[in-house]
Amino acid sequence: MLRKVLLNVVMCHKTKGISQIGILIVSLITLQAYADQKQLYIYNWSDYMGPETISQFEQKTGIKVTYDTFNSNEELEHFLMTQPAKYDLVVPTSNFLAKQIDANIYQPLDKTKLPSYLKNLDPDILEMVSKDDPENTYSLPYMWISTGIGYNVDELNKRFNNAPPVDSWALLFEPNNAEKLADCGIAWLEAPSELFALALNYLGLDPNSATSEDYVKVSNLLSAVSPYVRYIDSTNLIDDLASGKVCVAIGWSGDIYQAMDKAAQSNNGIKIDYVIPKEGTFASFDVFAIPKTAKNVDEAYQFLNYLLEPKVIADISNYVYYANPNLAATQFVDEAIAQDPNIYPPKNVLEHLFALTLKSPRIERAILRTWADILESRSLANLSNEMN
Ligand code: N2P
Repeated sequence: MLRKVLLNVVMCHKTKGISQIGILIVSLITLQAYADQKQLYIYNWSDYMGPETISQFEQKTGIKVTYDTFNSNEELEHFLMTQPAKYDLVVPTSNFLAKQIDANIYQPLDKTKLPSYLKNLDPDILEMVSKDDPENTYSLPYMWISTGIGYNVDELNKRFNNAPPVDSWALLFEPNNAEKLADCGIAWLEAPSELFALALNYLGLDPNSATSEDYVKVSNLLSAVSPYVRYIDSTNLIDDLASGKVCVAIGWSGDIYQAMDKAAQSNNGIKIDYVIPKEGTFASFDVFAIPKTAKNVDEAYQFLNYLLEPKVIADISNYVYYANPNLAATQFVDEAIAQDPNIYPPKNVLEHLFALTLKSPRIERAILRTWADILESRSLANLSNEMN
């Protein structure tokens, strides 16, 4: 390629004159600049970055970022197994990271290249993540999350005489309640391991149960309500709650708050609220990690250092409504967010949110089998509705 361009320069000089030589020299320089351009490939959850975070990083460092998104841990994991070399930074939830560490997918983080890691990050959060990533060897915690219920206040009031039982998971796990909500739209996250943990916990069982019979009980519970569910998908939940296409969702805290914000901004009269029901829920931690096969490791460290800057990560939290683990950033987080116990649960509440743990392959198979049963019971119910 380079030889061809040089040849063109010579030819031009002979045939066409000085101005075209100029153009070719400029293209040569551009070509070289393209070859020298530093790159970084990031794979993150959708709706999980500040609107200007990436472009500001590019301006600051001259690194060109390719930023792609996914909607479930299963989707990320599938990608890591099939195209491991594509991304330099990925963002699994810590219990999925644990499994991927076992599969030898990641490189340890060199903490000497992340000088404010220990200085800025909350030691309590690091300790919680260390259950999945011993000694925080492979990951940099990014945001933490509770999973709760997001709902359209007026639609639920209408259907439950102004007293919807939103303080309990019974709202969605008991058929007589779910039936009342079917017409305005129930959405579930497409996150089988999370749904099962919530259902086990609702039944008073260990949310991390390793007993196959418990998964039969979960299957019965979820299959009975799943025909009333409009869809199981995490992709459009923010927009659909905000626009009234669905009226209640099992959702991630920040996504529900983003829906609240969107509804308020569009002035459509829809009021969304978020609740952590009294039976409790789990806290999860999404973390950045560098795959072993990453090609742009220096650039990945530059991005992690950028995320460790208190103002940068605070701006992200202010936009996505998720809690970040950077203690030095809290002063820059909007007070309404930093003081909201649903987003930043106080330590005593956080201690009561359970954690999801790594499952054995046998239990993983039971979860996937049960999930398939539930999807089947939904399609059978849909089929019989269509036939009636
Ligand atoms: C971002 C959702 C990420 C939280 N929209 C789930 N890990």
